[in-house]
Amino acid sequence: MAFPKDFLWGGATASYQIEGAAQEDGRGECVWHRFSHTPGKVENGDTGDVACDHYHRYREDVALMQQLGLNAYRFSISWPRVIPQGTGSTNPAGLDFYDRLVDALLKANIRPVVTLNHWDFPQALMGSGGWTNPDSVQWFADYADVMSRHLGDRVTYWITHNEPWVVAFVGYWMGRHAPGGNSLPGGLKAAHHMLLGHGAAVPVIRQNVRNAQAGITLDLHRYEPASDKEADIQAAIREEGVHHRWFLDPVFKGCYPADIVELMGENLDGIDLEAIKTAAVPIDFLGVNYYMRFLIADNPGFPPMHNRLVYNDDAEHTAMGWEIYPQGLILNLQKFNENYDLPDIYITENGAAFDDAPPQNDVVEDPRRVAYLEAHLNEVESAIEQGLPIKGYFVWSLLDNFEWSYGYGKRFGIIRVDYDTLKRTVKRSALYYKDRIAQASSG
Ligand code: IFM
Repeated sequence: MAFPKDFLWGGATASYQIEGAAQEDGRGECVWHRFSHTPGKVENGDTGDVACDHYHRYREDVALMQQLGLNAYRFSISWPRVIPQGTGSTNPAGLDFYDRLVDALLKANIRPVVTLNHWDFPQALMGSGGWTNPDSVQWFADYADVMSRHLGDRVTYWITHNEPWVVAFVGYWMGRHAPGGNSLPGGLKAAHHMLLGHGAAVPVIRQNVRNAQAGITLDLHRYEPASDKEADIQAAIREEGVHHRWFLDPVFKGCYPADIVELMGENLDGIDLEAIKTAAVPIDFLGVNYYMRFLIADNPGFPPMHNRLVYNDDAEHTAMGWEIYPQGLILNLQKFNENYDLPDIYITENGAAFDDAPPQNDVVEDPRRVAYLEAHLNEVESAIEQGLPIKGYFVWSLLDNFEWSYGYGKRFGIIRVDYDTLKRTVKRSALYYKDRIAQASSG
């Protein structure tokens, strides 16, 4: 049995996707509140106003985690719930909610794993440019200080950012996510400041938390050329460069990859590229979010990336249209292991959206999600057997939730949420996960 006894078996969620209570108890507005309340931005006009109502139902959700045998739970803090204006005064009621959640988890023997930035950035700071403002580095470090002082006596695992690529490029460049920007230079600035913010926050966390385990979570999917043509091979290298190396090189080597610096050219004007060396602080773990493979082809019509995605007709896809490619997880990890001095690795997200059938006899039958989880857990197991330092796995997601610009239409949960009644119903995949955990823990 490859899985070590102290392996973390978890579920993952994020504040805006599940909490609801968007305007309760002094919570400040976040960029996703503003974005989802802007007509046309989110499918079906969905918002996170109620979401899974986890803010009020967290006890029930912790009990469900306990029933499934989870020993870890990855959740995020809503920055404007605890610091409504993003900087300055804290909100006691917001801090109190996370106190209660952490205490409930610890009582249930579930280790809390906190993400500081899972996208619900304070709207109040957008007037100053959000992550494009160099001051955002200090805003984030101060927020990390508040939270790590407050929870550091009980929480040892801290993740600075979740998927900064998505925030920077989908949020500030392509505009499909909050805050809805449309500027590549803006996206590059946002990525830069998030990386510097990571470098500034980790030492703060270490100072405040005894035995802290601090890291960052990146979206690290598989990028391969759509054909063996040289132009497509180069296109895939560019795409992978922007997704992987643009973040991994700063975090592990303190520099940006030269080929992508050249590709971005004048889009980087105004950024002090040298400053990125401060992102390379020692970390205890790398969080890896892995879902799929992308096939990439050359496309002169889309500067500066000059590429496009190619849909693989021969493959199986999830309801997101994402290609299911479990072997990509291990292939990526092997490659990272060759290129970087890797710390411990946690698979901080992995899972799939499918169009689930309604519950019958108090369970949702979701055979495709069971197969997805089984295949990916088998890859994790083989990776551990090969000596890769994977110390935990977190299924995305514990609950069906607000899937950003797709709204509630895409269900990733291993537990179903009925959005009319907010009733939770386990899916077969949750029971499969429970068995797999039990089997690994008894071996
Ligand atoms: O729901 C998201 C999550 O917030 C970040 N990672 C990918 C998930 C599925 O799209």
